[in-house]
Amino acid sequence: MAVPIPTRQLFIDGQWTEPALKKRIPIVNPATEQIIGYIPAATSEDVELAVAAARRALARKTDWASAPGAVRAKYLRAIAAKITERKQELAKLEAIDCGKPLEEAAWDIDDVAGCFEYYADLAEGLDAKQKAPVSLPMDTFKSYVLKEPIGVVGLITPWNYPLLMATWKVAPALAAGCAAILKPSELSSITCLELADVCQEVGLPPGVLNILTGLGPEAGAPLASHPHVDKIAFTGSTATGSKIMTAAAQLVKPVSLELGGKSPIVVFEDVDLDKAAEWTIFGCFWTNGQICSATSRLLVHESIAAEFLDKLVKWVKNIKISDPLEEGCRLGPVVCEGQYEKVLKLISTAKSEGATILCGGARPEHLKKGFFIEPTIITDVTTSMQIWREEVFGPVLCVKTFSTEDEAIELANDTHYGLGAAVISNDLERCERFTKAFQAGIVWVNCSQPCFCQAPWGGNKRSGFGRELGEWGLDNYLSVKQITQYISDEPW
Ligand code: TXE
Repeated sequence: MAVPIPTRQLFIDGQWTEPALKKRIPIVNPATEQIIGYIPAATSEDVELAVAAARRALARKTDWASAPGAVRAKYLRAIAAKITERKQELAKLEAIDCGKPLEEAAWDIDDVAGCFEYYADLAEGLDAKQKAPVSLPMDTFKSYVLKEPIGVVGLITPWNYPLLMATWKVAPALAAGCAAILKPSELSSITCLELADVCQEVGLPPGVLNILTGLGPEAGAPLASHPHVDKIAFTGSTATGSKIMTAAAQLVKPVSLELGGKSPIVVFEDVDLDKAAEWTIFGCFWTNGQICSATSRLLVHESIAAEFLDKLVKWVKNIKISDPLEEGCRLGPVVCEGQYEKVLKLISTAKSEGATILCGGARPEHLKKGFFIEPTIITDVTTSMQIWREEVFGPVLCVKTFSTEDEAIELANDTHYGLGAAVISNDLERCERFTKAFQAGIVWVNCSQPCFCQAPWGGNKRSGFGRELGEWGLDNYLSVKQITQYISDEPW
């Protein structure tokens, strides 16, 4: 099934713009290892143009920022409608760019449209929330609050959910009245460039959204350190998040960071093992484990461990691994050669440290090309092993057993990360104890990974700070202004 890759330029000030240095980056289909096209590579000169365009968009008399929320909502809804119209095409582009099964990619595109719609609603609601009165202890003063757009925002996103992660930032930023510069991952930028096309089609005012594809150090870093970018929102690795925070700190620029994870799933002995197995598999192997919140550390009660692991192994052996465009594909390749090597290295290090590879651990025999890795389950893991401590971002589940609740909590929280955590048990009081004890920003009870654009998303510890989605996502792009007036009968 050949999918034509559109040839695009950078999107600056509403125009397709050749990158200043005319550089391009090859797009590699991770399922075939073939170059299937090129994306433009922005550098600091292009960042300058995009920042200037975004500032102009906010400086115009009838500007984006001061238009009623209902006006911005109209554009967001038009974007959602176009995305829905182009769903099949966008899903295919996503599948061949980052390797996720076509069906999953299609769900993502639905979520993208849903997220634009959701923030259209919040943009409309924003008008009514202006001038919210603050109650004061004396009536000689009155006070109220204005919520204003932060200004020009830089949005730097990863490769695992290319268009969806971009949308989690673009939709609330635009709803709030900010002008944005999006820098998607160089590993999967195709659909973000198509978002530019959609914005042009719906007539989004020039400069409101600029899209710069390119490498992190060449395009992302100048954006993060730019003095006229008022805020940076980032999703990606903890290492890069730390660099971005350092750059932002020089200018005391606000940042929100959604970083890596090493999330636990705790399975008790009182559950239906088939249902628990399904959530465990989904929680770790969905999107090939390339999810920041993947529940990649399984803690299973010792009394059911053997039977449960047996079920998991049978399950993963039935997962269809193939080209993401193939009918029924459940697991595609990981995103690129570097990620493929990183994941295999982590598996071989675990082995050399004494862990047991219960299943998987290598390239599937039937696939000679592409960055495919079998779903892998690793046991005999100790808490000092790299596989227990580091984010793999691939189809790898590591397992430990526990005997008491206290032990399970201690193991669950034994990580620098704090993004997600799941508990599976029929005892809801116990679940309640876990929801309080987990050191994580997102807790799932009797499930793993469901995500709704109404609910806050983000982590603690080295998984970052700030929350995306819901009202919290909108607040990321608003600043709060206090207005206090002295009330007096005497004239001034
Ligand atoms: O991520 P990076 P990479 C983890 C995962 C993965 C590892 C490396 O473990 O194996 O990170 O992936 C941009 N200034 N996650 O290298 O570098 C970059 O161009 C400004 C977890 O792809 O964090 C891209 O747009 N920007 C994760 C974005 O940052 C810079 C998702 C993310 O890239 C930059 C992705 C710089 N100096 C990877 N350097 C998650 N938690 O969702 C890079 N970038």
